[in-house]
Amino acid sequence: MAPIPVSQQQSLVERLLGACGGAYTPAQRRKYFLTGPQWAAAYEGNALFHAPTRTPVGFETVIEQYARIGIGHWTTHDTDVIPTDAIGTARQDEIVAAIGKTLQANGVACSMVTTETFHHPVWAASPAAEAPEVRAYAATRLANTVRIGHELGASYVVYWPGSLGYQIQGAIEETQTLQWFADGMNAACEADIATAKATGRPTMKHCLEAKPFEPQAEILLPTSDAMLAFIFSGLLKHPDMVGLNPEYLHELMWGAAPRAALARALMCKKLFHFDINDGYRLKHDVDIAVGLVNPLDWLNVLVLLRSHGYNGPFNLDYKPPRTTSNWGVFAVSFTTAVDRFITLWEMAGEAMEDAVIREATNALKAGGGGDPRDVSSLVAANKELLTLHELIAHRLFQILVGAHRGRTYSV
Ligand code: GCO
Ligand code: MN
Ligand code: MN
Repeated sequence: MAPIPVSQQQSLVERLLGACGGAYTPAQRRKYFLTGPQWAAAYEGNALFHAPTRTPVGFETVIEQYARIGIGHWTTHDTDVIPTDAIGTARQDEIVAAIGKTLQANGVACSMVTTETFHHPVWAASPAAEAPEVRAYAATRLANTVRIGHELGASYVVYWPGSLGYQIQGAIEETQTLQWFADGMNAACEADIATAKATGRPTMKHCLEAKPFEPQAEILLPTSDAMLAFIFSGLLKHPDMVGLNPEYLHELMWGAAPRAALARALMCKKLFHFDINDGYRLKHDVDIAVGLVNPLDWLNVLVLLRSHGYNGPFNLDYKPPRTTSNWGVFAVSFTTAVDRFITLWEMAGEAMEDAVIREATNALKAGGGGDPRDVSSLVAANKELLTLHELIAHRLFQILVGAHRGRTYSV
């Protein structure tokens, strides 16, 4: 093949994307509670070893493009849109007003806001730093984000305390730092209660997000389970307002079964929000788009969430690869991520209705009989029935690849 001139590259990508088929319409995509982060679409491809490969994108473009694709909700960090120095000033009011107008003009709703407490040098010792002034500043920032959320109509606030921890042991006293972090959360919840009262709006759902390995070397709240312990520890003044925003990859990173981590959150009624993406076990936070690495696991995750009636947001928290262009972020990356999610969600519905899985599951629950006082009779009675475990797994694979509808290969 001859080199493809740049002027023809977008039409080539578009033609091949069309040839893939299976795209949903924007109206169909809007039926799902999918939320698009400002930072995901604006991610320029930079990392510790990587220079940016894309140019900056503002909220106007991101919101317009999400609307065009059919992503009905937008999420943001405070500093994704407001420079740190402008936080709490008249400039913030102007920016927030402009965001409100852009959202309205495009029919997109702001669902979640989050405070950046990891990037700026002020967070060198975390938002729960020893210096009381830094903690006072952190409390102001969290309360400010809550008020922005109310102004933009959001229902969720996310907290990712990735800088709560250390690189080098010794200086940090863990219980003290966690108490200081709880003080910040308490200030945020109280600002929420006051603003909700003043505006007649409901209070928001405050969602903790865990990540096991980054950016600190040792993290004080590394997993969703650790955060559940924190929520129920007695340190929070409003534990009913605080729940979880698990991220699929963050649970996988430490070696967990994400589905089991989500089940524990459901069990505690704390699954408020869910960051969706994909990646690998025991690696860094690669933030690959949903379904590209573990589609079978994703199918199972969605069966669990559908079975429990989870109706919170699915936040597309991934990083479009560095090889994708600015144009490709919206033309290919977000459209295909959304379409894979919808496909997996609908597939999960099929798995729940599948006659083979249903009969096998019911048979397993009926059991094979036997005498509870006689261990060998129990083993003998269930012996053949338990083969159904493997049959169910095979059936799920068939559903994933379409073989349950008779798709076969000639050999
Ligand atoms: C990550 C985190 C972030 C958070 C965000 C919300 O992968 O680094 O998941 O993307 O979701 O900071 O506060
Ligand atoms: Mn996340
Ligand atoms: Mn991540």
